[in-house]
Amino acid sequence: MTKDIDIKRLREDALKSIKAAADAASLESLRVKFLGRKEGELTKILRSLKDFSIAEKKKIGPLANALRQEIESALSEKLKSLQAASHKLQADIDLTRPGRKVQRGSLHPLTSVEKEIREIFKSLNFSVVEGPEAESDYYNFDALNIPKDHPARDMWDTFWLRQNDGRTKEQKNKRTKRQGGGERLLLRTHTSPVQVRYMEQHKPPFQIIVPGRVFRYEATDASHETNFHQVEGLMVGKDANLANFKFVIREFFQRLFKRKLSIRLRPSYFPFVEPGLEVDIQCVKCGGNGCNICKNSGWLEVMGAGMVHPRVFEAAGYNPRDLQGFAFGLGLERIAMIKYNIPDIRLFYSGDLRFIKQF
Ligand code: FA5
Repeated sequence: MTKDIDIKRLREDALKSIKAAADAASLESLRVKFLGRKEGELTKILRSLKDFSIAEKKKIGPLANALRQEIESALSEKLKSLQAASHKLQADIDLTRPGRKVQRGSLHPLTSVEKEIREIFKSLNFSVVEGPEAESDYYNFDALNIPKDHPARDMWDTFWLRQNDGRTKEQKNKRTKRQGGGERLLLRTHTSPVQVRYMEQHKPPFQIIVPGRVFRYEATDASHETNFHQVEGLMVGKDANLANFKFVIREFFQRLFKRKLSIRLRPSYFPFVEPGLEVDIQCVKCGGNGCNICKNSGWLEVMGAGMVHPRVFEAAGYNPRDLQGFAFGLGLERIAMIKYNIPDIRLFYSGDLRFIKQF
């Protein structure tokens, strides 16, 4: 009776395991497990038959032998079906078919130009600093000598942020002694606010650049976006002067465009510098003879700049009698457009792969 049950269990176990086997090696170990000459589970039962009574031998013997055959044929059937499946798999793989091309990505042109600009300025001993994109009214305007209600604010129209921090309107607009201009948040219109942020925390002499994203509320066209990038520069010391500025900026453009270039400074107005300048470089395409890129003028307008205004030093807690310095701000998209001859700024943000894949 017990042996009956053993054989029944063994049969279920063996057939189930054979069915589940995934390859020829597992089938072989199942064969050893059940039919192995020394330790095979069925072999052991067969070997113990000699100790049974004649009646038991007559009953169990044929059952065990039949199971042996059943396991053997299940093993060979399973082996055949595994081999057939593997042949089919091999037939399905066409080794002569050309492989699928792996698409390789590349850096966005703005990223690579920004990287290049960082490297050039680092090699000129400038540090790279960053500042917040959501900026306070104070740093974006007041600290840069652009007081509330002054017409100079119209030069930069911006996006104001609504703050839900539980404070009342009066609390939010409360003027602190230092800040003079409230704490409303906006999307910064230029990277210049980082000038005062940095000066508050550091002692001169120093020279920094500040790459970053800026925003303006204005209509878009081929050369204007609402979201673009600038690189600010600031050098402050006892006698940092315009001659230093000219050298640094010419060196920078020559390294960026990999050629000798003249630069031209024209008087301009920004409230946070005095004197203020507009910087032009000799056209990198025609060398100054006149072409479509420079609109036949021979010059390309590339940045605003000037000597830091004494009021900006005062806002940062410096004594303007002890120090001087220059600052500049260039538009990254404009530089990339000149470098790669890109006709429309909107292409940078179009997400069009035909454009991106050219770089
Ligand atoms: C400024 O933003 C000043 N902060 C620059 C500066 C810094 C002057 C330090 C003096 C000292 P401006 O508004 O001109 O200046 O912008 C600087 C550059 O940003 C421009 O020359 C232009 O290349 C780029 N720019 C301005 N508006 C846009 C726009 N809507 N889309 C793309 N680029 C823009």
